[in-house]
Amino acid sequence: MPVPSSFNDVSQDGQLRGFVGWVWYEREATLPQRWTQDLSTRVVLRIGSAHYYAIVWVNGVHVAEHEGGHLPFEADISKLVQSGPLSSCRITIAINNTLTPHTLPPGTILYRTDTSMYPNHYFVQNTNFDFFNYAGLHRPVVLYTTPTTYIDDIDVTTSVDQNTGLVHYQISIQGSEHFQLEVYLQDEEGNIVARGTGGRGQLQVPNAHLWWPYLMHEHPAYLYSLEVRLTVQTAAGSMSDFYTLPVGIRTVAVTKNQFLINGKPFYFHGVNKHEDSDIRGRGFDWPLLMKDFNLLLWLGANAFRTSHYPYAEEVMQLCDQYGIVVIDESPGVGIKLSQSYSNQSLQHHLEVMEELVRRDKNHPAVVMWSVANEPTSFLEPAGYYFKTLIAHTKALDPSRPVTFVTNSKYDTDLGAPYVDVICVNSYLSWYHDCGHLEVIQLQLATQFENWYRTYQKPIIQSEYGADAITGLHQDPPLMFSEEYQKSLLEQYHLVLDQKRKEYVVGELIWNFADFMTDQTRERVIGNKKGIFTRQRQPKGAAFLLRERYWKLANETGYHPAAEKPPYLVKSPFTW
Ligand code: GCB
Repeated sequence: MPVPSSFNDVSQDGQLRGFVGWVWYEREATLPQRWTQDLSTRVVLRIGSAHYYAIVWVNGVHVAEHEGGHLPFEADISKLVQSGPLSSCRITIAINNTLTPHTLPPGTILYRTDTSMYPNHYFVQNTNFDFFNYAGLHRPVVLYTTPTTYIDDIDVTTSVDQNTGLVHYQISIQGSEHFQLEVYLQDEEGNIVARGTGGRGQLQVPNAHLWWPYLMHEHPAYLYSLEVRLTVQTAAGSMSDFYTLPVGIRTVAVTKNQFLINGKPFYFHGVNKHEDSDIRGRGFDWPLLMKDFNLLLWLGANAFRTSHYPYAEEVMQLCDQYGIVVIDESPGVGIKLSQSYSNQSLQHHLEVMEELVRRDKNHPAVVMWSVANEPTSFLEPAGYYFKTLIAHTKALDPSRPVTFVTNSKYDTDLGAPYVDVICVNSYLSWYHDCGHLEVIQLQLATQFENWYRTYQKPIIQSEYGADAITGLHQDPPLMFSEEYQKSLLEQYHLVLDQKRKEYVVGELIWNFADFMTDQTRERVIGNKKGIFTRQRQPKGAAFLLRERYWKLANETGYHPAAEKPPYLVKSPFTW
């Protein structure tokens, strides 16, 4: 099985496509001698993402266990590979994709016991979310080394005082208590603009270049580099470790009716995505990722939400680099059953937020955490659950607002009192009032007014859209045609254009691209609400949104040049 990739769509085996249970990955790696013989080297095995429960062995010895997909985990395997003459290491990873009421996302296993209808031991995995439950090793698995005393973590937050950028850093070192730390901040030209020493401190950058979102400034996404150098004196001599962290100096704040980046009102005009494509499923793929970024820039999108789970780290790095603002979402999707509000579920959710914040806290592109999507937030235990979850996330990261995305009613939502920004999904003239585009304006205006009157918080239309089968045309517009998708969006835009002058601070289309789902009567080989097909070709709606997003950028941004920039994304990871 290729890694990274989902295992589901690679073979011709229909059973493997829908397989629920344990799968095993194994391979042998030969390690360089220095790794196995130099005892001042620490050898680490890092798994970018395994769905969902994973157990890892090296040379048959258990080294790690991890619950939940989408987030990385690692194991120090130095002792195992440095203990004998062997320079090879056998890596075995068992993964189980079963979802229970206490996993994230949750699910249930339904046992079909009527033997007149089903074979013995027959069961199905039920879920409450609308995407295919891809599984496997979705992101790279790597071996890397550090010295035995090493830079374990860096925590950077930024603020601005007049024209001076302030970079607060905290560095955690493992392996020794006696070390020296030097810190340099370099600008994009490689000039050192500030220096520091020690494990924590504040760097001052006079006349700082701020990190601005795409289309909000003529030089968006300005990144400094924080160079951290660790030196340790040991009996065997001196040892050093280096780390370079991109740093964007920017601030984020929320008022009653605005979302501010660097003190200026920011309007999210963007998309919701999925990590999803033909054959590789949710597997990480550079060409696909670069294509998606070219399309985002072409579209004039300045933001996306990582619906409905954390995306690959490389995605976040590109967002920093291009100024694409991110609402970073946890895999808290499909939380519907009351059991999924139990202490066991909450405890796991708190841990997932810890892992997510630890991984993504230093990305300037991330401006808000979303702890969940469309939970049954009207159920009684939801109040305590979201209060606790949001408070915990804020304690982990006091520098960013926190939300969850709701489709509950404004007057029964027990989680909404705790969010900083109301993110609301609605599918007017799609899941109800089918075909009746004429009711959208009234219903949408009512939706916004109800939420704002109740909570006095800025609102993002975090999902809206319609399925369109590419190439299907009907005029007057009928559901599933490209014309209907476009007309529905246009009706939404009329209201968004009024309310964004008041308190609506963003609109994110559902969805960037068509994506795979479970098989149901409502889905024709997946969800077709993409404005691009699954192969990333535009539907009519993509051109409509492109016009709109560039117009919005002109109104709310820095007035980009009449000529739109070339859409060829460059990245330090590509040639
Ligand atoms: C939603 C969900 C999203 C679905 C979408 C749809 O509200 O958040 O996961 O795919 O609706 O198309 O039904």
